[in-house]
Amino acid sequence: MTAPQSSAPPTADLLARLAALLGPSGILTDSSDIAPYCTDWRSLYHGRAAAVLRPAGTAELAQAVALCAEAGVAMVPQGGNTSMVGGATPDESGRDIVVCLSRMNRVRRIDPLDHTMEIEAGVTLKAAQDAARDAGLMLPLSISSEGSAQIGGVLATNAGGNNTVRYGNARELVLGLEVVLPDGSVFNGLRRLRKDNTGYALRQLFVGSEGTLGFITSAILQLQPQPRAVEAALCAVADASAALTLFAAFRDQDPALIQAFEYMSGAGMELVTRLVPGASLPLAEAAPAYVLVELATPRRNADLRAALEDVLAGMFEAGTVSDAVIAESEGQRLALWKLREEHAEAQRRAGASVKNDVSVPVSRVPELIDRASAACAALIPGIRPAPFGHIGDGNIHFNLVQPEGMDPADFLAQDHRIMDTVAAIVRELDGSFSAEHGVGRLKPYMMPDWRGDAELATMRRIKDAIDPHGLMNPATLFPPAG
Ligand code: 2HG
Ligand code: ZN
Repeated sequence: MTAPQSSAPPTADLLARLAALLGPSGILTDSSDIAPYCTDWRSLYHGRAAAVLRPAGTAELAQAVALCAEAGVAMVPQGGNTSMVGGATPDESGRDIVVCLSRMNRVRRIDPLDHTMEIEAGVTLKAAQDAARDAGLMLPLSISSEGSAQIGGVLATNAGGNNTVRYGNARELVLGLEVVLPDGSVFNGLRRLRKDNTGYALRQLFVGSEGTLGFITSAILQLQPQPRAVEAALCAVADASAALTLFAAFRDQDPALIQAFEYMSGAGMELVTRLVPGASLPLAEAAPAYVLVELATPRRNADLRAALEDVLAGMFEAGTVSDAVIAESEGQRLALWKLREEHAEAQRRAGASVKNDVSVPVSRVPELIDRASAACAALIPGIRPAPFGHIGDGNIHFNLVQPEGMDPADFLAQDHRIMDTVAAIVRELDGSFSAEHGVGRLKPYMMPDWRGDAELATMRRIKDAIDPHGLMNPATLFPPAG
């Protein structure tokens, strides 16, 4: 059993000791300063916190955690606050302390020969990518929120994103990790070894644990060579089936060239081009669906453009692709990516939406989209399915925007009905109810049904062993015990 969530509210004495330890820039206690840390990006959760800690380094954090642990106070780690499932938002009790590592934002070193980067948790993913690029290398992890998302959160949630199809999820990039454990001790696993079979790979336990086992403070990440050529194209297709035919054609040509393969429904694209300033469709006509494909290679003298055009020509001839535009400059490539990356923002502007970050075997994506669209339309007339996402990984954001004119609160009141309807179909297709966004506060209720007794009990035993008093991110991942 998970330890009961019986955390204590912080006393004035504890807050004073934390303030003495962290200094004035290391602690916020004023309610207006704390407020931004208490609401998630989607505005689904409005929690309260007794304080926000902003430690300057691992030793400081470790001491602060030891003080909180001794006092039985719960802690909620927060990075860039970009969670889609409320995974970094404190609950409404006002007893939790939010801990934000944004001051720990140094890229400590990049080793060109090892192809590794040692980096602190508070560096944004974008800044990490830039540092790798400046060193002539590439950090091959890219997500829509990379300008705000921080490395600590990216690793704690095992982020996936646009390049998973080629390089894997965050987990695959982590060689070493430093973690402050719930009692304030420090697990120093900052090793940059490709081979290290010395017992349990503990670092992988923390990756994807959603802050329930400790604070990831720094990491050694595996880098890749920087591509010498990149080509991107936006293709108009009839549906997800055609998108997969196109995917198979690129894979058949050379799977090692595919850096991203993203699907967008016509409905999703329509929202982006209508609601996001500066986003416009570079094709003559709107289509039922689109693919954004990106090829990249570090090889010298590779004719990547010819490779792209070769597949597209075959697909035009076969009628799989009805129109396409190839980026002629870096500016145009970024403009194509804007159409994809602004999907979340466009849906936010369109009103309330219910997000289903699901995965199924790649071959079953078309059936997922067809069946889930029909089921949701039957559930709520006027609901607007706007699926998009990482079709090359079988990961679709099967998002549904509220019917025009409906009160957003009325729509959100039905979120479990909608999520359960989609999840039932996902399950029949051998998929997962959360592909890359995690469980957070939104989906713990699904865990017992989806994770067998033995699996969930094992997770709980691990949690209890590392965090026996249930102080780490208590509202996240696990359904309430009992
Ligand atoms: C993306 O792929 C993100 O853009 C956000 O994972 C997806 O809004 C979403 O559901
Ligand atoms: Zn995504």
